[in-house]
Amino acid sequence: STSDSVVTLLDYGAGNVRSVRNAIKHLGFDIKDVQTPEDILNASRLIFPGVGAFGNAMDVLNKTGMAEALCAYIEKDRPFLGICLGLQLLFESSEENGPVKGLGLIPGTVGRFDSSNGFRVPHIGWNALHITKDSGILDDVGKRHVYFVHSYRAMPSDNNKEWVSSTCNYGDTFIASIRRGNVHAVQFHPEKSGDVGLSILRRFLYPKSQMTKKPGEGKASKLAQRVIACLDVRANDKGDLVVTKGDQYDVRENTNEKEVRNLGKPVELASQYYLDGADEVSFLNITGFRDFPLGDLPMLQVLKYTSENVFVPLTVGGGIRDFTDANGRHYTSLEVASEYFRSGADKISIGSDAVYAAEEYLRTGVKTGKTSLEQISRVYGNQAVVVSIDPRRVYVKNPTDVQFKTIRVSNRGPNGEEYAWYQCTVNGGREGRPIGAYELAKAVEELGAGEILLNCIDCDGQGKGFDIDLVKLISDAVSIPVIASSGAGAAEHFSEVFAKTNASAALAAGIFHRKEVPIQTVKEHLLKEGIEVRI
Ligand code: 1PR
Repeated sequence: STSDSVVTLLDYGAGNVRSVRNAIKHLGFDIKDVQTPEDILNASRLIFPGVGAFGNAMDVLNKTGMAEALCAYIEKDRPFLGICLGLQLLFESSEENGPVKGLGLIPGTVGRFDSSNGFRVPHIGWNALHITKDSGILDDVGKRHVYFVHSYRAMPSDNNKEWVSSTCNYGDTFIASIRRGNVHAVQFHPEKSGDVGLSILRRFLYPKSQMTKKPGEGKASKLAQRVIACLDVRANDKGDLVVTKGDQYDVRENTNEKEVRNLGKPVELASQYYLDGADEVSFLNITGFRDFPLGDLPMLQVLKYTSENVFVPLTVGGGIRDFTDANGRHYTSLEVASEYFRSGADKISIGSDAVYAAEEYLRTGVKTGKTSLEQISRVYGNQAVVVSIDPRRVYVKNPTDVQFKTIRVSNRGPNGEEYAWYQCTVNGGREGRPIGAYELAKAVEELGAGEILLNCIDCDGQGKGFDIDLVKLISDAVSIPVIASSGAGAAEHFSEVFAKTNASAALAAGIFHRKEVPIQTVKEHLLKEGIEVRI
């Protein structure tokens, strides 16, 4: 391959950059990995997808001599694209575990979003941009949304305004992209922003095409509500990995054979949902609690193949915990998660293990730093860690009957009960635990979860709508984003959950698998109801 078709990638090994690699390959380029500072200086175009924490990244860049090479490269106005932390590192310093000094090329400091004004942190999801100058690479963006996931941001000021090419509003107006000459950086993730993201990368990689179009009239908007397609995956009795779907978590057919319900092939369905406009795709390996996921190579294959063609965020859950295999080899939950990230996941989701961690934390009041939740969020950032809750509604006569947070329910229980609490379960709903969804949600937020995937066993597969009482309870209790799940049966159920609760996203499985309501129909309905969505 000629140098014309090569992209130099600066991956200092702190996290998952597979998505960026996949997007570059998809656009017809080969990747050369930076091994030495000279590789930076000799690059014909350099992409720097910063991942992990600011301080750690600067340490590595300084120790390897890459910080100096990066500054020299950028000062010579060589083609550069920084992504996310790759934008932040260009500034003077960051408050993240700091202050920590940055590369100092752009005036300004990077600070944390303020969650006290009602905006959930991390900022996760799709926003439109306010384009402030001709940025070249953003020419196709216009009013379309791009995908953000971050807790820290740089702010525009008089000192850096010559750099700023677009801003975004999320509580604060922050810098969404910068451009000076051939130097570009974006706070959002083009590699996870669907079509529009690929076009941004294409314009960076093929700069000649930048001349063809006037810059779009971008206008900042509210954060879009996300629609997520979920694939529950497990091996069927023949050993093939299939997408399945339960009724209240029971995935077996109502026949004598009781075979595992088979709704299709995971890679194909995920690609279809991406093309249909899903804002994210989640895989839950529902038997991960008993089958070791690293023994489950097909799941890793599914992620690898899916991430080659799906350019929106991918979440995977199931079986993330410490494990000793049949040969006595011990794996930490962090190793399991790392393998998922390496295979193409952008976020991992923890179910059962987060319940045990929360119980322990509530009992002792001590954060040990050793739970899977804490370890994975420390290494990959809390925006990469979802906690999946599988609660079951338990009706009670009096709120004082139980030690858990109860709510007054909208629909009374079978014996006229007016109250309920939501009991957490583990092992795919098989075992109830002495902790409520409310207590769990607050505890895991403190332990480092970046998002909550809130299922409801009672509603799962019923098609009667989300459990509004539950979603309201949890989305009001925490300041991280909450994904409402279980029970969607019609487009109206999505507008209902967004209108009545503070959910940031709504997830469904059955209606999409059975092709009852296409994702596009859900989006159009939400738009008609005045709810911001990515179209
Ligand atoms: O405990 O860390 O190994 O994680 C296991 C994961 O697998 C958890 O996230 C848990 O929610 C999930 N899981 C376990 N058993 C089942 C099951 O169905 N038997 N599926 C299961 C959870 C629930 C939703 C479903 C929505 C929407 N599935 O993800 O997709 O309820 O469905 P609907 O739109 O059809 O109503 P660990």
